[in-house]
Formats: sequence, structure tokens, C-alpha cells
Amino acid sequence: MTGSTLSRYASALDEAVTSRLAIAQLSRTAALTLDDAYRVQALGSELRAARGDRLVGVKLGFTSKAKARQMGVSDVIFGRLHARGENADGGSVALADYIHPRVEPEVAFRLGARFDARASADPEAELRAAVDAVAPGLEIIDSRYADFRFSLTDVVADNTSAAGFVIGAWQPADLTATGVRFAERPVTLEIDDVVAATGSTSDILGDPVLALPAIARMAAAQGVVLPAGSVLLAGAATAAVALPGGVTVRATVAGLGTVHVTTI
Ligand code: OOG
Repeated sequence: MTGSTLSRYASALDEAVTSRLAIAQLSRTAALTLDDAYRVQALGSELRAARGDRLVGVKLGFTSKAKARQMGVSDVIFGRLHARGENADGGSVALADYIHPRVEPEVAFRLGARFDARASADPEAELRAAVDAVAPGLEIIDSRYADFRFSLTDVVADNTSAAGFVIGAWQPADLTATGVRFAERPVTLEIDDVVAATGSTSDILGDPVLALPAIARMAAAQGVVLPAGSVLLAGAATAAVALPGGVTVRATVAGLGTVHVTTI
């Protein structure tokens, strides 16, 4: 597929972000390869950067079986997080900024040092060593496609539905220490104190730390360079839940604490 066609798709998806009007799935009219889809995603990130919305992290998607089942898609996918998507813990989120937002409870890692996978002899080890903290997180996803439906290449081109995120209090973490694991911690998503979904951190690839080799590999493939302070979202622990207005949504990860946000 030509660069100008891919740019056209990136612009259409970007316009859907800014206009909050969903578009038809690209796969209805075009046969994108997975490589094409990641190029569209990268071009979309460049469009954001051009208006001052810089890269502040990356995420994985479809790391949980519940999520993969919900969306009928199975491969792990990689997306980019941008500064304007960040919301303060305890703050408010305006639903008018989204098309049909959903929310997921997540585990987040923070990089204490810059990470350039392509400049590293051992990206997996370097990424593990670069992580300095862990926190509970909420991810707001918002497909730019009508009816929140897509193929694997559609959702990759659409930056894996990434739209917003909220990170709770960071706790120091040293992932180079032997035996570090974050598996088997109950995860709860509550809306106005009513449980909306439950899961376990084991639902994220068996253990959220296993997101790191996947992120190292995909960051190398995409040539993504992450500044110090970047956020890594390891993936959802439950299926996504539609985000209603006028509520408080809270994620709790046992041993890591809670994070919440109010919708307006
Ligand atoms: C794609 C994003 C999935 C996750 O954690 O599985 C995702 C979507 O379902 O819209 O972020």
C-alpha cells in the first residue's frame, strides 16, 4: 500500500478523534497488512505530535482472554499513549471528548530511564531494568470505528483504541530483583461503588511483568523511543465496561492500591 494511501487513513482516523464522529472500518474497503496498520498508527502519532500532543508511553491490548473473547480478536497488540490522554487520579473526565468510551482496570509500569530498543543489545533486559515503579491504572478506550467493531488491522491502525488513562500512586519497583511477580492479585472495577467487573492480574499474560518482553519486542519493531517517565500499560485484567456519565469509576489492584476518576 502506498504511503499516501496510509496517510489518508491516518488522517481519517485522526479526524474521527478530533470530531468525535466514528468512521467505517478500513477493512470494509481496504486490505491492510499488519505492517500497514502499524504504519497508519505511527502516522497518526506524528499528526498528534504536530499539534503538540507528545508520546508519553505505550500500551498492550488483548493480553487478557476475557478481552480477546469480547472483541473476537486474539493477537497481542501495541499502541501509543499521548500526553492529552492523561487524566489525574481523582480528577474528572469529560465524556464529550469521546465517541463511545469504555474503561478497563490495568497495571501500569513507569520508566525511570529513557528506552531506545533499537540502540540496545538486549532490549528485554534493558526495559526491565529501566522500570522504576508500578501502579494501578484505568485505561479509557474509544474505538474510532462505528459500533466499536473492528478487525485486527483496523484496531492496530486506530492506535488500539487508546484514548485516555489514569494512573494511581506509583510504588517503587525493581524488576531486576529475583522472584519479582505481580500475578494472582485480585482486580476490581467499580462504578459508583458497585462492582462492574472482577479479574486477576494473572489475567494479564499470566503476570503483568510479561508485558515487558512483549513491549520491548514491539517497541523495537516500531522504532519507538520512550523518554524517561514514560507509562507502560500492561493490558486489561477484565473485559471493558461502557463508561457512563456522572459516575465515579474505580480500579483496585490488591497490593497496589486504587485509582479513580469521575465522569462529567
Ligand atoms: C482494543 C484495545 C484493547 C486491552 O487492554 O485489551 C485493550 C479494544 O478493545 O478496543 O486496550
